[in-house]
Amino acid sequence: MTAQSRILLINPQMTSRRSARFPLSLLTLAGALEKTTTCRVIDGNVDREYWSTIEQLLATEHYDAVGLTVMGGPQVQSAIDSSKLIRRFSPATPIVWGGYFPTLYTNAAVNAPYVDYAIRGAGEVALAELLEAIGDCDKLGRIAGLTWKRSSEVVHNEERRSRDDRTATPLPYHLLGDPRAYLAKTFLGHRTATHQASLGCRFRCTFCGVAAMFRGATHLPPAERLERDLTWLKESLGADSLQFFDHNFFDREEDMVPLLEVLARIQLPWWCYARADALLNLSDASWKLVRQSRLRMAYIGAESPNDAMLANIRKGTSSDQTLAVAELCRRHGVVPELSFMVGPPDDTEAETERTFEFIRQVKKVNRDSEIIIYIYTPLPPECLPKSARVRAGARPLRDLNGNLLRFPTTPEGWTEKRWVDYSCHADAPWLTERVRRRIRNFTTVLGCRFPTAQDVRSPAWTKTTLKALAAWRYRFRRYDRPWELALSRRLVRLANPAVTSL
Ligand code: B12
Ligand code: SF4
Repeated sequence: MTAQSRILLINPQMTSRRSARFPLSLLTLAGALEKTTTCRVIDGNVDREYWSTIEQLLATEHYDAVGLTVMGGPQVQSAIDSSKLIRRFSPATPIVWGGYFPTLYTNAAVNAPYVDYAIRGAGEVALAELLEAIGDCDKLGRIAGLTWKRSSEVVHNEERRSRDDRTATPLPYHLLGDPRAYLAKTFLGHRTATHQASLGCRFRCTFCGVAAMFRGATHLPPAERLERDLTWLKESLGADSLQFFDHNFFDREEDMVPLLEVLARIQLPWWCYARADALLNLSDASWKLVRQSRLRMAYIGAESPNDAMLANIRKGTSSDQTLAVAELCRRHGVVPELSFMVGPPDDTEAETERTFEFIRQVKKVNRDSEIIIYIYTPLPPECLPKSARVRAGARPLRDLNGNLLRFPTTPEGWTEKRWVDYSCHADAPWLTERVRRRIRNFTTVLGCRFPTAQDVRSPAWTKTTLKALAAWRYRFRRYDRPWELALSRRLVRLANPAVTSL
């Protein structure tokens, strides 16, 4: 290996160009490797010819390895296609997968001839160590968080303890070419930037990939670093608003105050993930800072109105707190974006109907609340920490016919539609067609009756029309067969080609 090693980092395509956001995982890795490694970043969300770019780079330059970031869902197929292309084009180049997919489904990820290494959890240090160790089995065996292949045997090294290994220097945005291409028009502003300030989450909700990735650890940034990064995004890049991807922005109040003071100084409207209990426990003084900082919307996992289920999934909040936080946010001018998980495997229909009724209650408390509805698709038991695994294993998941669910064992398996839907919380094998239809219909009526504030493309008249059309259905709970709403939505889209997704 040369003194300065070289790596090609790829974000396989997963979304439309308009929805592309900074590939923070790759920028974070490139930032950490900067001193020792030359990094090239290819973002398939932006570079629509990215396969030819990969081919061209591999043909003209030497790389010690190629690293792909892989999230469950549609990105797995792009990651497979890219990896096969790399293997074909440059058979000797080692291929490394990192991110949520190989962390959660490690065995499946490495069960493919085109994946040589999987890095579980944060990759900054592990990837640097791997670049040093390729070809040396002793060294490979000592890299915490690495899964690798010794001849035909798969070796899972010990877990890497969660630490904040990010460098103190700013992210190398220049590796993206023109980073301004990533500023998006959103309800927050004309040029919304994305950023991740803290890392991890101290909670361990059993359904959540973040808990499985960070195992209850969180790392907050020093206020100076946050101020430096946000000042750069605002003044040098021209961002006029911010979306924080921190897993859970509001941590302990005493630690949050310096960060909120920075945000109050920076004065950019912002959006973040938060928890109901953390917001409810904030003092008046901190809420004053929150208002000054221009927090516009907080995404809060409400999950379920059923307190027994909340306890079972170790959420640590209650349905009363959901209602209380909706009210508190209303008073402070922050929109709560509440996500719910319907269609759980136990008591599926009744739980789903109960959730619909609870959503109506939330809307009564704060009609501006945004509602997100997901299907409850828990992580497979093997992804959970040991303590939760035993309990989850005791109640195995079954499909509609009572057969035990067998999760895929290869990357290809995870690209089957039913498993892509499972990863995206869009469908579950235990749902009957009746429940699916019911969820679809309720979501349609709710979405038309209360159009989302995040749709910045539809003209106001379309929202008013849909609201009026949906009013009687919502009022009388007539969710079934909302054909006129579905048709009107389609016509609105046809009339306004700019609208592609609500
Ligand atoms: C931004 C984002 C997106 C963007 C992706 C933008 C992009 N990168 O191009 C969009 C909106 C498209 C998206 C979509 C989805 N997402 Co998403 N997304 C996120 C979010 C908010 C931030 C990701 C991020 O940038 N993190 C910051 C970086 C620094 O951290 P990181 O990605 O974890 O990277 C570190 C490690 O994972 C590792 N690593 C990562 N890649 C690599 C690569 C190599 C080679 C190595 C060595 C290491 C490594 O090292 C990095 C540095 O420490 C996360 C939540 C979160 N805060 O992480 C959810 C999250 C990752 N998404 C999630 C999900 C479920 C989805 C969807 C599948 C479904 C959905 N309903 O949202 C869809 C799938 C869409 C698709 N088409 O595939 C889940 C994943 C959980 C799981 N069970 O797998 C998360 C955790 C949200 C959550 N709390 O549930 N998402
Ligand atoms: S609080 Fe949120 S991010 Fe943290 S483990 Fe629970 S669901 Fe995941």
